[in-house]
Amino acid sequence: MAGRKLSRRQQSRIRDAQQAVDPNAPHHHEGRVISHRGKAVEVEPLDRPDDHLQCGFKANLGLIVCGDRVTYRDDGRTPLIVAIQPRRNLLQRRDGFGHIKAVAANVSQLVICLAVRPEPNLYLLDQYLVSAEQQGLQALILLNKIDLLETPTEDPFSLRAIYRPLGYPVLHSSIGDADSIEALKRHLAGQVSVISGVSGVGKSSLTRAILPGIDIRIGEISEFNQEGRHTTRSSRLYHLPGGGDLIDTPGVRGFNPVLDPQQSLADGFREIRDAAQHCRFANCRHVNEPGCAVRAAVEAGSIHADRYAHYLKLLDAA
Ligand SMILES: Nc1nc2c(ncn2[C@@H]2O[C@H](COP(=O)(O)OP(=O)(O)OP(=O)(O)O)[C@@H](O)[C@H]2O)c(=O)[nH]1
Ligand SMILES: [Mg+2]
Ligand SMILES: [Zn+2]
Repeated sequence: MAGRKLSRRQQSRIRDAQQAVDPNAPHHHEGRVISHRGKAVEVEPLDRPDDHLQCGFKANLGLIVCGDRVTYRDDGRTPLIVAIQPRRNLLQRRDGFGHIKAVAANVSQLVICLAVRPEPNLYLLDQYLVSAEQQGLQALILLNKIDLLETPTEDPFSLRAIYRPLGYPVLHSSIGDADSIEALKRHLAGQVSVISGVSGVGKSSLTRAILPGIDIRIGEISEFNQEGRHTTRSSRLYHLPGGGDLIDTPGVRGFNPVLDPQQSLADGFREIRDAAQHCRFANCRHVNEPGCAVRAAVEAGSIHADRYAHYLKLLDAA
């Protein structure tokens, strides 16, 4: 139910409905949501992973997201999802209209896919990283289409210089370069990863390069503005042969993270969080307070000015 705020009463009704379901009741089974598009939810039974079921769902369940663990009833009619199990995490963003969109649930790693073309937007990257930090996910920065660089350089767009010192891995890839695909596979092994980024960066192409057997649509890039055409319409989970899963998602126009009100925005920026321990005031927002260790670090050059600018921009938007 993206974009609609549920009242307390609705929330408690959803909770009651979920608690009322006993997964051991006759005809009740557990499964995992592989994809959800409109009213169609595809569920993989936990005990029969090769058997994908098209399920309906009870109306009062709230969001159903790719990666969700669910209880469904299968008594000979169309299988029906009756409960969603508690989530380990839920990655959400706001679209251009401010509506909340769920991206994926129960994941361990966010792969932020950028490309040489369309060119990376580092504000978007920082928004993704804030989401990853707040949801407790590992983050992997992936720069795809490295073959399109006119002059091959060690660190295009300075991604490695800015992000590696913060502890984020930065990989380069090209779907035609088998070594880079192997390196990506190593980073995905054993993880439940979700790959996200703007349209046309090559998320589905990379997914197919990793899993050559799958049927997946690849789009074109517009010659006119170098943007993708929003080819992938809904998220889908794929199993990796060596263990782990990869969720391919539709291209975003922006990734406005849905911030956790219990956490401070500074916690989404690793280096700001660290420096903030030395601010004079515990509730320092790092804008213009006296004795701010974050601003001192920006002035000294140990915090990158762009990262700080993105922090201020997000603070302003919150
Ligand atoms: N040169 C080059 N082109 C690539 C590479 N990876 C993908 N492409 C091309 O980029 C275009 C878009 O690829 P997709 O995989 O559909 O991109 P996507 O990120 O899934 O796009 P959406 O589903 O719209 O979000 C296609 O024409 C691909 O062939 C790469 O490594 N190098
Ligand atoms: Mg795609
Ligand atoms: Zn401060």
